[in-house]
Amino acid sequence: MERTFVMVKPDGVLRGLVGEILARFERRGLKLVAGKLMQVTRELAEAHYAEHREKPFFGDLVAFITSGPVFAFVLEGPNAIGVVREMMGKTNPKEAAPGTIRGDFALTIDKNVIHGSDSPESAAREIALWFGEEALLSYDRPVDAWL
Ligand code: FUP
Repeated sequence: MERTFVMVKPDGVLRGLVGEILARFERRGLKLVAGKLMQVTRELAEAHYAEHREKPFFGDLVAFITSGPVFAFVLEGPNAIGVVREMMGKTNPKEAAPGTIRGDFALTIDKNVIHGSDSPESAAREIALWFGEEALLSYDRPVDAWL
C-alpha cells in the first residue's frame, strides 16, 4: 500500500477541473485520505519545489503556484505513486498521451494542471510538508474488497 501527494494547480482550479480530476482517481480505485483547497504561501511553494531552486524557471514556478487556490490531496492504494504519475502523463503536456490528465487538459509545461509525487521519498516529504501524518484519515471502504 502506498500514499502519494497530489495537487490540482491554480490553472486546474480556475478552469473548474478539480471534480473531473478527482473523479478519474476515484474511479481507478484510489482512496482519498486527505484533501484541502488552499492558497499556497511563498514559503510553502519554495519548500515544495526546493529541488528546482537553482533552475531558471524557479521564480515563475513559485509565482504561478501562489497565483490562486490549489486543491491538495493525498491518495492511497497499491502502487499509488506510479499509478497517479501514469494517469497524469508526461510533465510537458506536449508529450503527454491523450487519455492522461495533462494529455487531455493541458498544452504547455508552465501550466500543466497537476502535480503528483515522483517517488516514495518525495511522497513522504510532500505529505509531511502539506498535511502531516496526523491529518490523514484511516477508514474502510466496502469497495476495497473488489479492487
Ligand atoms: P513533475 O514531477 O512532473 O511535476 O515535474 P518536475 O518536478 O520536473 O517539474 C516541476 C514543475 O516545474 C512542472 F510541473 C512545471 C515546471 N517546469 C517548468 O515550468 N519548466 C521546465 O522546464 C520544467 C519544469
